[in-house]
Amino acid sequence: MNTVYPFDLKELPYSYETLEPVLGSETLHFHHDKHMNTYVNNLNAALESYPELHKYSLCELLKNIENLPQSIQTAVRNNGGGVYNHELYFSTLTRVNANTHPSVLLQAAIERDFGSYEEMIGKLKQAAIGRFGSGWAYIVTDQEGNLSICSTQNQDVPNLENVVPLMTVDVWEHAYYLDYQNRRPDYFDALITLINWDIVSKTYEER
Ligand code: MN3
Repeated sequence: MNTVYPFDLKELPYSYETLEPVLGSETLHFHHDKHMNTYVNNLNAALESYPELHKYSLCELLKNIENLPQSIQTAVRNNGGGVYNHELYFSTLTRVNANTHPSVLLQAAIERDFGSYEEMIGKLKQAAIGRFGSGWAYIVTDQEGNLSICSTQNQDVPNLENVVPLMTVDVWEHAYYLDYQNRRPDYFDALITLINWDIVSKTYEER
């Protein structure tokens, strides 16, 4: 797995059928093998002619977009963001009824910062449903462990200088149209049952 140029299409950490019936294998094939793969290829194409940038990780590139050559800033923002967002999204999902829970530390932070798990999910849902057009909703933490909800448009990422994204919800129609058509709220409710809180907790504790 390359952590620098040329970036690889990261394999799914489960089979294409694992997330059924919440997300069908057809959705995962299109979403991972076609959509995500296009972001990887376009990111590599943008960086190809800039060997001085080949030593940087994806996070380093995304944190320094304004310092990149102007001609590739938009391509790195859109495609690098696309790779980052999809790696996070796919890595924090698991099978139906996996029955994972936030760790003791993460649960304590959730109760401190939102009141309860249910209130946190409610705020995340508002962000996901309220995002007009295409984009993402996230649970993020700062370095001190304070949690918050945020949302971005298109393939933008949260400000990685200030926060570590713990999980994200893809609200582009390609993420849910085959399974839910235009019913974004139904997709959100079902997707939340697939969140791998073991992985989210690990990211939180290693922030
Ligand atoms: Mn997507």
